[in-house]
Amino acid sequence: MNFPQSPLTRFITDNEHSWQLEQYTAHGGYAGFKKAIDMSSDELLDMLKKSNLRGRGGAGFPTGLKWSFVPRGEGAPAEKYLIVNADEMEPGAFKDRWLLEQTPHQIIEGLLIGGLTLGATQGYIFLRGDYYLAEQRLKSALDECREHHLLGKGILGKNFQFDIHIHSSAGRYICGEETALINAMEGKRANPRSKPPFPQVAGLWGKPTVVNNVETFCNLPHIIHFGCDWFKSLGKGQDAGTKIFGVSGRVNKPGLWELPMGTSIREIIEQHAGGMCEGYRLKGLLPGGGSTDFLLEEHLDAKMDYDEIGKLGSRMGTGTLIILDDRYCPVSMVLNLVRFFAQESCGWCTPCRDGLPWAVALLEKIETGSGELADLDQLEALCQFAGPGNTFCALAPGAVEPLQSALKYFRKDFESHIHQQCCPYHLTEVSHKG
Ligand code: L3W
Repeated sequence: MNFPQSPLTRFITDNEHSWQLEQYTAHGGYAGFKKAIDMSSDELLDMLKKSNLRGRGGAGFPTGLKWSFVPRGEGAPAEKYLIVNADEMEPGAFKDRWLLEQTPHQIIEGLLIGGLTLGATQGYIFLRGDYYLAEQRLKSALDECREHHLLGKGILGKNFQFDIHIHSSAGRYICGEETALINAMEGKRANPRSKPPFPQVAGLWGKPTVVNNVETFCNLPHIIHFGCDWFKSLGKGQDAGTKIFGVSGRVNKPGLWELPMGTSIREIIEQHAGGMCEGYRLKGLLPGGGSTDFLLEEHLDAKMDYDEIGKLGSRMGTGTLIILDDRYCPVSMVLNLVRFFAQESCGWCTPCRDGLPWAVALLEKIETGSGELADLDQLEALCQFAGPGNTFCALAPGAVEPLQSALKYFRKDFESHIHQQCCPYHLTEVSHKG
């Protein structure tokens, strides 16, 4: 067997329509599902657990463990649901869009394998409302599957029934949190639910439900087809498989690449993103999208895997790096992020509803030159107030991650705004422009 190094993106070639069934199957698509249909639910779940696949949406929760909480077999509810979280809105993240637009069949195949594993007959794709091209391609991929007996009743002539529906999101970041997403699908306001119960036990319409990120579902066909040992061997560090990494900011070639899990930050930035643009130096980076803690140049040799980035006080999150260069104001960058998260809060719990706008007000005050040193203590206190353990979901704790780490690493920048009563970076920009 020819074992691929880039399983998720090997379907994407320059001159072919990778989103069409013909091209997808020509490159080995649906081979995993064809193998899975002759396997038992226990065998499939066992493979998923042994593969060490971890959720690719940001939290990195072990997928096999999550799926093992779903009641199966005798006495289990007949209705269960699988949901693809395709509501990609994390600042700096654009990896799911690529997969959705280029390989919709890979997501469908992942859902079909999920249906076999958990004994579910319905799958949903909760899709970001602005992803028009993805919606178009997903719809035509679903039509192709129905025509070719890959969806509906008696799939591939076997006693297996499954169908998939697209739910277009009305557009809020909080809808990416799995219980808020479920509320939105039920036509309710998208507030996160308190957990437990976790959705695996009581999710959509009170039934067992598994919610996973686009990229997580995309991995399933390959794990089944090529096996757990191959999957584990792909990673360079502790974590198994590959990851779609991305870089945005002042680099020569911003973009997305499928690379081994555990690839160093340096390799991603210097080799794949082509290094910093001329005249710009790397000052810091957010390793996993806007809701993660800053890392510095001294962390460049760290491996992008969940535990190693965790040990540095940040999170790998979505694996899409945002670069802060030496000519961009860190206060302004953090203000922009916290403002986004404050706007996207559902308003349910106080630290998020009131704490984030308060942080925005203080950051605006500092950025516009009327800040005081005492404001920095207030910001520190707000990071605790809206941090882990005090809120209903991860939105506010995520929102304060770039802020608390900026206060730690770029404190001098905050202080110079206060002492000079203006943004020093604006002065630099003006003098650069001449
Ligand atoms: C059973 C337990 N299941 C956890 C399951 C849970 C969920 C998964 C992860 O946020 C993060 C957030 C963003 N028994 C369980 C359990 N689970 N404990 O594991 O759960 P959790 O709560 O750790 O995370 P979450 O609320 O799903 C995800 C971060 O990802 N992120 C980006 C998110 C981006 C989007 C987007 O663009 N749409 O959502 C980037 O870093 O900040 O921390 O399935 O059920 N005891």
